[in-house]
Amino acid sequence: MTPLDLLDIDASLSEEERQIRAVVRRLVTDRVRPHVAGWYEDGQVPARELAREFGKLGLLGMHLTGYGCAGSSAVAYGLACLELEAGDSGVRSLVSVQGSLAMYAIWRFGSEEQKQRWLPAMAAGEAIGCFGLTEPDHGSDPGSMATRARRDGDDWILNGSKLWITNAPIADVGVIWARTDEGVRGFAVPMDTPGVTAREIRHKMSLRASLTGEIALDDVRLPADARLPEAIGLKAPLGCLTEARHGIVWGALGAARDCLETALEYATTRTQFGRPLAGFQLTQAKLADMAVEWNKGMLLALHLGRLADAGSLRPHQVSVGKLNNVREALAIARQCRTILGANGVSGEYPVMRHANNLESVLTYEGTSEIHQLVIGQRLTGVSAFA
Ligand code: TGC
Ligand code: FAD
Repeated sequence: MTPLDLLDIDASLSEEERQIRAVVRRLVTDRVRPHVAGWYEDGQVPARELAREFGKLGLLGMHLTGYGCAGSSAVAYGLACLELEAGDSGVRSLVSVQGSLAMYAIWRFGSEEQKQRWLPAMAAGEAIGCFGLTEPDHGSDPGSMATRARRDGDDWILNGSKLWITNAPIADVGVIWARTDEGVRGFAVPMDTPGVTAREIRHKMSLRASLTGEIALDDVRLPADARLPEAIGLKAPLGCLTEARHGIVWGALGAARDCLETALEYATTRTQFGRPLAGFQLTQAKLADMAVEWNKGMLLALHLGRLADAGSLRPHQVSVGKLNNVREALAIARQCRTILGANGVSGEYPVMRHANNLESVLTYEGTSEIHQLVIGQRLTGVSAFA
């Protein structure tokens, strides 16, 4: 499918996986690529419209079963993330936060009533979800969260704030994590509940085609049944992160592929010193090294995806994939930018947009340092977090 597939990794995919990938690639070509540079420049994205279109194709919560979800394999979901992120990391984020964080939390930890209420509408893209874990003073260390939920009779009262929350400005439901007297718990909060306000974060220099917000929770009164009954302790939100991180392992390679394909095309058509840039050994060395890293990343993603489909994927293994593939994708984007010379900094080409986006991807869903520490703890048996 792409000249970058030096190892013929495509041959390891099933016919169904290839078909799903082709459908998502066409959607991105038709619906995202023609507009995304403008969305990025304007810091706006028609997220609701896109969500409905993604919903029609069954992309939202596609790896979940029942409640209008497609029940696809983890590998098919990964390939969809890759194709979406080849368009833009922000577009992939819209889908990951909806499906792997908000929907997954309700699907995995919610009551039957909560599932019936939210999941079919979210799968269709009619309702948008967000996932509020990060706070102004607690990012990498969500276990120290300050947002509190206390009992008042049968009701719950929530107070606190969440920061950097994807989709928050337009969300219909927020999966909000809060500390209670019994430990961390999750709540499905209708975003129009009195006391909930969402403010958009402007002036981001990265992920500009994605809506990010701050959520303030001011004496928010919720009925008892707003709590996700099966979400007990910090391991519940961290379990959701494992789902979303797996999508990012694949997605980052989509951004890298788009950069590499752009650089390859540019290098073969742009001439300096009487020959195409691709004819210089230094350019070829860059392209070869990047293609090798991209292929290694694909093997890693496919391996993790197959483990997920076998039901044996472990969180530290996802950390290996997130750390490596995002780090390498960012290095590839930056290197491709050099091949495009001055055009590399222009919004006429996607490369700098991808590089800027990948700065966020490196930080969210666990920073590189956090994933290094997860792997370090696994290797040594010693926790170096605190
Ligand atoms: P720790 O004591 O290690 O763990 C508490 C409990 O959780 C379990 N656990 C996990 N379970 C499932 N998946 C994981 N990845 C897990 N990691 C840990 C653990 O076994 C334990 O279970 P139990 O039964 O013993 O209670 O917790 P800690 O407080 O020491 O924290 C560990 C650390 C630092 C790895 C964790 O806090 C962490 O991952 N921090 C990073 C925070 C983060 O990634 N935030 C992301 C917010 S969402 C987001 O960024 C969305 S971006 C938009 C997009 O996705 O597109
Ligand atoms: P900090 O935790 O303050 O870290 C700052 C630096 O210190 C980092 O380099 C970090 O690696 C390092 N550091 C921290 N602790 C250690 C340690 N123990 N050892 C070594 N180094 C350490 N969150 C959500 O909950 N939901 C969302 O939908 C969401 N969407 C996001 C969208 C965007 C565009 C961005 C940028 C972020 C989003 N986030 C979201 C937040 C994201 O998950 C956090 O930014 C991330 O977890 C890091 O937290 P922090 O920014 O507070 O950095």
